[in-house]
Amino acid sequence: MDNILVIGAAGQIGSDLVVGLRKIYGSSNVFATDIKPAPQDIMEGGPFQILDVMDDKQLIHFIIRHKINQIYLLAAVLSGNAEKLPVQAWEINMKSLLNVLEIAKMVEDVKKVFWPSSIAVFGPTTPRLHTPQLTIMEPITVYGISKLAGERWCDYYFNKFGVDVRSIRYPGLISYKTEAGGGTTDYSVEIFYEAIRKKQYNCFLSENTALPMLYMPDAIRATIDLMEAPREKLSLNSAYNLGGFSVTPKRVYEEIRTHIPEFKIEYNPDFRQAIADSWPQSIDDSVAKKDWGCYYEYDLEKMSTEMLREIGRKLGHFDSAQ
Ligand code: AKB
Repeated sequence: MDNILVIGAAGQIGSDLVVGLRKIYGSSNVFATDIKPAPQDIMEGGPFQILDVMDDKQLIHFIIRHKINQIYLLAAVLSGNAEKLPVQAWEINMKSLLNVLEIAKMVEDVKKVFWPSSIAVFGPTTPRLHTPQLTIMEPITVYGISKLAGERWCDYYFNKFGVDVRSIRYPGLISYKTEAGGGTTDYSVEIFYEAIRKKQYNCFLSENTALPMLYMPDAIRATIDLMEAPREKLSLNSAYNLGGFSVTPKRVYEEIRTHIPEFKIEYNPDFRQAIADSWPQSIDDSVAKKDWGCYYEYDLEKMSTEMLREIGRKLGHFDSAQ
């Protein structure tokens, strides 16, 4: 069985991905790392270590010592937070990727790398409905610029050095395990927590802001399916569009109210509204479906029921955990 390194295991994707990978590869073969402690099940369910992906010497020693064969690099500064510290966010998002790509080039045992791109690579000049796989990409955020540059670096290392690096342009990701991490789409996570905690939510996007979203179980399965796909089936050397379902804050609010009738919302758009307005409203993910059979099991209704049940359990509000 391959040995797998997950960098950013404490984050929104990482904390669910580690669990999925350990079910496939065995707990002792999936090394979870981050610069901060991860959720308890991650730290106690298999190898966990504090590791800084910015320290290339520490990173290469870890990879060689544990005979790592696959690397999932999930550490990044998300869109909202990146606007507050642009240069630092650029340095973190780019140096972390280049450290991993360089090591994958040098260390023969490393067979595959996964790195997440995002709908943030698109900008205001991109067609916003059913956004194509190949289209105009003029991102207006630091995060989007770093993801666009990262896609080009992945393509370069594949073509120049044969590094098998694979990537997905994630839409907004919704999960209950970790709370929001500074993204523009994170209203879609906060709203569920606040509906249960306070039965009211102050939304930082306007009510009709449509964005593509994906429930985490669908995102994790798509990620692992892409990494397990035979390379010859993949027509892209950079990042695949992934769409999920398109939804607005108003639609999410209405769905939550079918479970919590007294839930109230107000809309006070902040700086993230301009970011959301530059992103697609829906995504064409036909290339992913054709190349590696990507599919989804969750829609807004099914996801909302599960989110409220699991967050209710997590917060001890069992009336919501119906
Ligand atoms: C963000 O909102 O910054 C991220 C993303 C869409 O990549 N969730």
